[in-house]
Amino acid sequence: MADPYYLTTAISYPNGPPHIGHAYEAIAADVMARFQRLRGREVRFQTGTDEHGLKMAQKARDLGKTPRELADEMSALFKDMCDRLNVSYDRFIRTSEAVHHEASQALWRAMEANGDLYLDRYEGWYSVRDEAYYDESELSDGEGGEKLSPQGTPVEWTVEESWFFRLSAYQDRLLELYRTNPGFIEPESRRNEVLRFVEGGLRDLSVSRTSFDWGVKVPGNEEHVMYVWVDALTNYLTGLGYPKQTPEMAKFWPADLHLIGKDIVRFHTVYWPAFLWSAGLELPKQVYGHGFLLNRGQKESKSLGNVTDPLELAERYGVDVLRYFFLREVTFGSDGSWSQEAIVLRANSELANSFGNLAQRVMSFIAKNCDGGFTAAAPVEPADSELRAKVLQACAKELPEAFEKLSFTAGLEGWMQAVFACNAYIDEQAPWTLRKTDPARMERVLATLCGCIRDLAVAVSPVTPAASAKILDALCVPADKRDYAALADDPALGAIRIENPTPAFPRLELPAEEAV
Ligand code: ME8
Repeated sequence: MADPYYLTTAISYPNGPPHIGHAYEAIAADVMARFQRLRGREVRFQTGTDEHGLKMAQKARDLGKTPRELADEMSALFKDMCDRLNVSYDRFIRTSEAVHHEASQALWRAMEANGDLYLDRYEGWYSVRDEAYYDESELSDGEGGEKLSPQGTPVEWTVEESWFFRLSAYQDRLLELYRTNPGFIEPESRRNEVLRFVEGGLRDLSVSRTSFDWGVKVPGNEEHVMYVWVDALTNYLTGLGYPKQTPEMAKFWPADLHLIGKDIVRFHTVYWPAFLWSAGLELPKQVYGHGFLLNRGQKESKSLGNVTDPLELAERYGVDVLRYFFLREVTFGSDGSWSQEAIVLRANSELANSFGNLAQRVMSFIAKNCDGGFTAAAPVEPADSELRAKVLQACAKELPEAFEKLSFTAGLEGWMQAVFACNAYIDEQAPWTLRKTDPARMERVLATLCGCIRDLAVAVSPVTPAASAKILDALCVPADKRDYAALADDPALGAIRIENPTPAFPRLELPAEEAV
């Protein structure tokens, strides 16, 4: 039986169309999902939309729509984005689904049965944009003297009757978790932030609202709706069929990885473990808080209105190019900048001119000069086995080890070095000269290269699935030989057949208005 692997993204607020940060997260998670499938694991991959809360209710009112109309319209755009970016989710969840209301209420009842919920009055500073309460000590003063949250968003003094969750009771257990299981929060910088926050002391958490009704009703007290983060976090269970004892719950819970952005690490590593403990459920194995993508150094967000349509970029430059760019350009875990020049530069130098050119040059040479195929009979020479060893090391060992730790950038860096080694080998071996002087040696050189191209295409296929498939199709690699386990066998790939090679990565031009 394959080892199960459950991976989730954050669920996005559909109060506007998806922005580039959403695309970034969906792509990174998809790369991990495809990577784990190639490792032979049985993957379940969930993404979706977080449709409740004051932020959605206010936005709908501003637009003259009902929250459900807004959610329906925008959630469809998020799903479409995932489809168009080749994001291979198994479940796209919407928190307005009836099954999700049932799951959230079941979790609530379990926490209540454990004695962790009580009714009281709440007074505090609330940020609608962050859907979060903050302590006075966490606030700063804005330019006009207004109070701002640590995220720089406006806060309002809010007073209401509210249900509370006994978060304070979990402080020691949380600290113990971070100490004994340091891999629970990654990368390390985020772990340190959370540790400092929890060491500072935890107050009980207000977990219901009475000021609006767009949410999941509190069971037994229906004038309250749950605080949106309570139901939002529950989505990870809903998707597996909770509260029913489904085969999916048995197989995939606890989740292996919640992949989320750095701004919501606190919710996933403080509140969520406490809720799960309270309800008697196991904790996810890891929460990874990735960095933010900045547009030439500036934050993009729906609230600020400086958003780029990720689908426009995908259409202009290609889905695989965008996927590669995101993971290659920015060290995963850190913030990073993007620009159209950077996309074009990276795509041309590494994909079109290096890997794409390597594959196309070798395959079209074989198609043209060797009748599309041959069986290499000449002996393998040291230069051939050295190259194969180097490429295998990068593709079957270093890249998988790096991707397993979400070090996508490092894995791709090593992969690129292997591409460069192949290009240097072609120049040294000069198969076009061997064609006249030693055709048998030429075949061995080409066979060596085809083996390397196969390995490179398989290794990078979680990132560039369509282009890799195109290359592997042209190399006539059978469908069941396109995973990491297959890379080790027949490294010389003696029998070669090439069908219809066409360039997998065209050269890109910068649109005129972007050129500087
Ligand atoms: O936070 N770069 O939804 P959301 C990279 N509904 N990632 C970014 C980003 C950027 N510029 N901007 C946002 C929510 N993100 C909640 C989540 S989960 C139970 C509930 C990331 O639409 C952000 O960090 O504001 C988050 O992981 C995801 O996009 C959705 O953000």
